[in-house]
Amino acid sequence: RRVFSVAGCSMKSISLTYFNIQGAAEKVRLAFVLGGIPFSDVRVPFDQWPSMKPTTPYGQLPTMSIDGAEPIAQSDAMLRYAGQLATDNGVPLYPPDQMLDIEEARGLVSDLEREWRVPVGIGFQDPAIFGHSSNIKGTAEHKAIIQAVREKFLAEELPKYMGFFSKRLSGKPYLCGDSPTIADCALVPVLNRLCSGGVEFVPVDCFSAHPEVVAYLARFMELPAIQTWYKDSAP
Ligand SMILES: N[C@@H](CCC(=O)N[C@@H](CS)C(=O)NCC(=O)O)C(=O)O
Repeated sequence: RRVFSVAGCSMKSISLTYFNIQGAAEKVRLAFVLGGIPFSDVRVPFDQWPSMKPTTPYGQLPTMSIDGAEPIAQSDAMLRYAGQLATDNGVPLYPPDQMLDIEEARGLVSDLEREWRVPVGIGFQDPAIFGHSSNIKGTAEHKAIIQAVREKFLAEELPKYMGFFSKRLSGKPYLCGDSPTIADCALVPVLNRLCSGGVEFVPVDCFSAHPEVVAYLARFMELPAIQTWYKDSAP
């Protein structure tokens, strides 16, 4: 449990609870970090999850509690809330006059996340979810299926979405203009996961045909607040 604070910012006491991974919460963490909004970054060990699950609103994490109130769920609600607080704090992550453009970009990121769900999930979830026998888990047959599904994603969906993002990024440094917004906070963790080398059959240079995306990711990751965040936060 770590507490981040910046002098003169929101007086609310915000606690964000998730697993010790980036997953669905990293976009919210990044919005708080960029916005200079202090929050408690609570990370639940997986072995504590079964007993905690029934205490959450929908049996899922992340949850967020404000000033000790009942926790709320849904990471996109939290992302927009963090964006609003940041905007009030002088960091325009979600300014009302850009709402439509930011939501369009966030929707596009959601589409990419949806397309990525099967290629990533097929590697660790029950094969039965994807229409295969549960018995194939861990076998050479399973591995071949994982490879085929991921390579299809790399050949078809990834270039399609990277093309869309490159087009949005032509002539502007971030998805919605000169400075980052909640849409960038949503996209960056997805891109970092894709090129992490941590997903089998997805190479670290998977964006090499899309230099605008490579430059954009580097630009975001070089923001001072983000540099500090990844120096201090793990993983
Ligand atoms: N729509 C929800 C999805 C949350 C979600 O899928 N949480 C997963 C982890 S990413 C979870 O809690 N899994 C554990 C479980 O369902 O038992 C959100 O964006 O917050």
